[in-house]
Amino acid sequence: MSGDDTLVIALAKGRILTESLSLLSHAGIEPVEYPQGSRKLILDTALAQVRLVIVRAADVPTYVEYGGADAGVTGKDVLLEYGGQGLYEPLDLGIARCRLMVAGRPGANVAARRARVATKYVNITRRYFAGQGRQVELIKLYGSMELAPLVGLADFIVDLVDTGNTLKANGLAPIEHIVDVSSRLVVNRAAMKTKHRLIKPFLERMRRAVAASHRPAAAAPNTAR
Ligand code: PRT
Ligand code: MG
Repeated sequence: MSGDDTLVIALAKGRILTESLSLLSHAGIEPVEYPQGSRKLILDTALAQVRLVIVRAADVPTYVEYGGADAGVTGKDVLLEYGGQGLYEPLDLGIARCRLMVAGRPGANVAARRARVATKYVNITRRYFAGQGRQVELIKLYGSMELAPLVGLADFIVDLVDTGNTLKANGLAPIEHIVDVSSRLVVNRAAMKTKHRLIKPFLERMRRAVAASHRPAAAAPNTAR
């Protein structure tokens, strides 16, 4: 769908969509219609050469690697789990920050025996424990990982932690920190060359939007006269 004269950007629907749209807007890219109020999967923007596609977070790397989109926004967790060589990752957007952690009942000892670890991040988890020479049994889940230790399905989970409230509400505690996570901009390797004319200014504007969003908000104008 993406001719040489258009830039297609894949955005993850769900919790990072609003912040992604806000950064894009600061970079001068405004959808004509907002995805939150629409069922459309392809959105035109005010720029004739830029279109947005809205996909599952875990599908963003696939769209970008295979050229269904030229660029995309998704979590570092998703990118690490996906692996692959087909993507450039030129920019940390600094949004949706959290940590990927091993968690379990407070005081549980991961090293005690061949523990069972439930997660949707099986690749990251396998690499993490293998890198430490520890043997674990992996159990793949698609969500609600926190339930697994409560019903005896697993000894530990590997999941994202932000405030820690979800773990706490389920009587669990963070045990080991695996990696810090934030959302990243990824770009298709071939498009980086063939669409350089479109991608270079897009990257530059996104860089500036990210830098501006990290600066403290400007002081409110003084209206008292
Ligand atoms: O939910 P769905 O299956 O549709 O897709 P998804 O889970 O891939 O997408 P979505 O919309 O849930 O977005 C997930 C992306 O948001 C992740 O890939 C991360 O990059 C980012 N992100 C940032 C988070 C969190 N913070 C986060 N806290 N994703 C999930 N959580 C969950 C976590 O899994 C746990 O259940 O929030 C809970 C913990 O939060 P605290 O604050 O209680 O610690
Ligand atoms: Mg989710």
